[in-house]
Amino acid sequence: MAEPVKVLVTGAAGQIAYSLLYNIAKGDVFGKDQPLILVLLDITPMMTVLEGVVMEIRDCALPLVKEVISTDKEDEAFKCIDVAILVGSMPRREGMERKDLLQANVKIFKSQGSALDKYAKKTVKVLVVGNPANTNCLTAMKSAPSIPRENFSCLTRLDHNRARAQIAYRLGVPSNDVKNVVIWGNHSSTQYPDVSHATVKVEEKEKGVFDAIKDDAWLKGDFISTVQQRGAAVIKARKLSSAMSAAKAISDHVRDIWFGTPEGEWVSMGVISDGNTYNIPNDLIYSFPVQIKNKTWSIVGCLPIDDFSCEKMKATAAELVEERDTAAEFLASV
Ligand code: NAX
Repeated sequence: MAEPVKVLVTGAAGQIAYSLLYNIAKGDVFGKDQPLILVLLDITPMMTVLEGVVMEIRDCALPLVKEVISTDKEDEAFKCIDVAILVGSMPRREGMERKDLLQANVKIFKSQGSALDKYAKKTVKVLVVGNPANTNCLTAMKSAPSIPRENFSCLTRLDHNRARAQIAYRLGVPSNDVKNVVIWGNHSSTQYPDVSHATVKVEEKEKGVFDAIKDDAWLKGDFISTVQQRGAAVIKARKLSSAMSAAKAISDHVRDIWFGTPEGEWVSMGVISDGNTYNIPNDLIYSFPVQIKNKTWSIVGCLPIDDFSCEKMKATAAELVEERDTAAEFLASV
């Protein structure tokens, strides 16, 4: 049997982790033959809850799980890990300013970035989920200079899956017949869900999504705002934020890093911008279409961009620049 892969999940006592840990433990992410060591990190007041999560993982009696380690200590949690899925973050409380939220998260992700730098394997793959995910990812990346920047990404796969599902639902086709949607930019309401390069299989024929739907007003209007506002709509209905779908999206994202993307297809991921691609400023974690091979992503860099898309891609980049600059002030002072 292969050596176990050591996977850290932070925010492990929270609601996303509750679904995610089961997906990982049963082999949906790293494969059905891959043994695992699961490391669960949460804050000290959550340790009793975490004990319950550990009991449940054991009670699942899943053969791939060789060991479960639960802790509130970062040095223990980040030690020799192969994969870090950083879900835990400071949530927005009522009356909290956006700046205060950013500051609290800079503190968390600076500390976890430093722990990655000190204790993790240099090959570690890091996915940041906790919001504001793009900027938290940038903070962690900057705080871990010994780990390649390309090893960091943030989650926009939930938005990607939501966009795919909206198109599939509208056409009454299975969601895996919709390919190559793109989420550009920030995992926030300024994100730009773009289907101008996407295709769909209708009655055994592959077509462009605009061609298949024949309703440009919807695709450039309600479709975009539905995807942008989907998180808020789920909270309004469920009184809790997306958890099952978030866990599924995290599983999709990490599985694609591990095994690669199918030939001719891309997925959306927040990755470091080098300033040379699609005129997006450098030093941002920006969501692009990426293809993955040998555990390494590359941006799909040659898609034609019309004026409508260009405006929207710039707007979400501007929001990320502002977040980055505010975070940089805090990063220097914490
Ligand atoms: P929960 O509040 O249920 O769980 C969060 C957990 O993180 C808690 O157990 C908390 O104690 C823990 N935590 C806080 N600070 C920590 C630290 N410094 N170290 C370790 N653990 C810490 O939230 P949940 O619904 O699980 O959501 C988690 C995060 O995912 C939130 O920030 C949320 O906004 C974000 N999301 C991001 C998405 C994305 O697409 N990027 C989508 C889903 C989700 O909304």
